[in-house]
Amino acid sequence: MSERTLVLVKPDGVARGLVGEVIARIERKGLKLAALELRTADRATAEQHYAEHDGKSFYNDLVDFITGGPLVALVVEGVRAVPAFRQLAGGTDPVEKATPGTIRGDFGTEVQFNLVHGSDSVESAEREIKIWFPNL
Ligand code: RTP
Ligand code: MG
Repeated sequence: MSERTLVLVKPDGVARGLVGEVIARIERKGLKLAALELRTADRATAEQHYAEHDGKSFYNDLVDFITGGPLVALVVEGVRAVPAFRQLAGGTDPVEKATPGTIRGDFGTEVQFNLVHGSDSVESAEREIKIWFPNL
């Protein structure tokens, strides 16, 4: 069953020139791009996107970071696209959890700067796609 997921190449990924690398891995996996935009997120968008983390110790730093420079937002489509991209991304902590061969494992340095976001469920994906691409 085809499904959609929301991917972000976060500001650190854009600053490090990894947009092409991330897109290449998505395409090699057999997933398709359904939308793509370079933009700097405003605070309201970032707060909606990360609402589940409101109140946590890292929340303010996370919102500062995600609004701190241009990012690339994508809608990615394909068979089991949600877990497929989570596998490509690797675990949240690029050093202790993400394994080599994943985006975070190959390029990430620390948990705050883990290069990409991928929706964690089909429900999250639909919620997040509405935030980033309301007209899709
Ligand atoms: P994401 O939502 O960005 O795809 O990452 P995730 O599902 O792998 O991890 P999640 O638990 O949703 O955390 C969201 C983002 O918050 C930052 N974080 N920092 N300092 C910390 O302990 C900490 N924990 C999480 C990371 O940037 C993580 O991707
Ligand atoms: Mg998450």
